[in-house]
Amino acid sequence: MKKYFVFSDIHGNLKPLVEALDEAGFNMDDDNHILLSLGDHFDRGTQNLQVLAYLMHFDKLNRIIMIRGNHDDFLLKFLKNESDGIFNIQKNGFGNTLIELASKDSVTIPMMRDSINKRFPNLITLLEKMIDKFELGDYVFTHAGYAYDKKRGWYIYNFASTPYFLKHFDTKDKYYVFGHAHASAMNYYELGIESNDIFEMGNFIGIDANTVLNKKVHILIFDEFGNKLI
Ligand SMILES: [Mn+2]
Repeated sequence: MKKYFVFSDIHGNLKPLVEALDEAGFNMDDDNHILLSLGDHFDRGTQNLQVLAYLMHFDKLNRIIMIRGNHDDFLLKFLKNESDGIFNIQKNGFGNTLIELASKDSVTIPMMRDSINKRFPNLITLLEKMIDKFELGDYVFTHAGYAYDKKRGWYIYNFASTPYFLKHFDTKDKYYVFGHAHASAMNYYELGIESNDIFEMGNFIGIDANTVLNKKVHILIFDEFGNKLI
């Protein structure tokens, strides 16, 4: 029986992830233990290189399912030369990722791009194979939920406005698990409580622990039929 260990938004922090998985009973050597990441693997933290090695390790073993967060998109677009990265360096902690992943002799941003693509020739492929959504039983996993547009209706968007999603999206009989927005902020603004625990409201479950600040990662565990074990 497979077990899925779900986490999100580690943002360049490997140690808190490994500690949380340890505590949750994740066994590195058990092929039935599968990781399900809800995205935003990089930026802001200081272990981006270690995070990448960890993802590549489990990807090689086919033991990780990765959803693509908006920060994973930042890196993908930069590496494909579709973005100069400047805005995200200034505002979103992308500079840490570049400095860690590029060779030390890269002194300009374009040199960093070339260096990263050279050092990690499969990184673009890894980022491109990240998915938008994963489902297990009644649970739907995304990075940031759904956004609404008059033409398209509701669509999965990894930069969706969380308050809008929570207010207007009809979950019906499914459960929606997501990261992207700090659980502490949703607990405060939606429920009026001061807590950094997992956010649960109706059929919404938010698991972003604000790892950069708290050095903590929330883990959920599911069996292969979508029964929530933790
Ligand atoms: Mn995000």
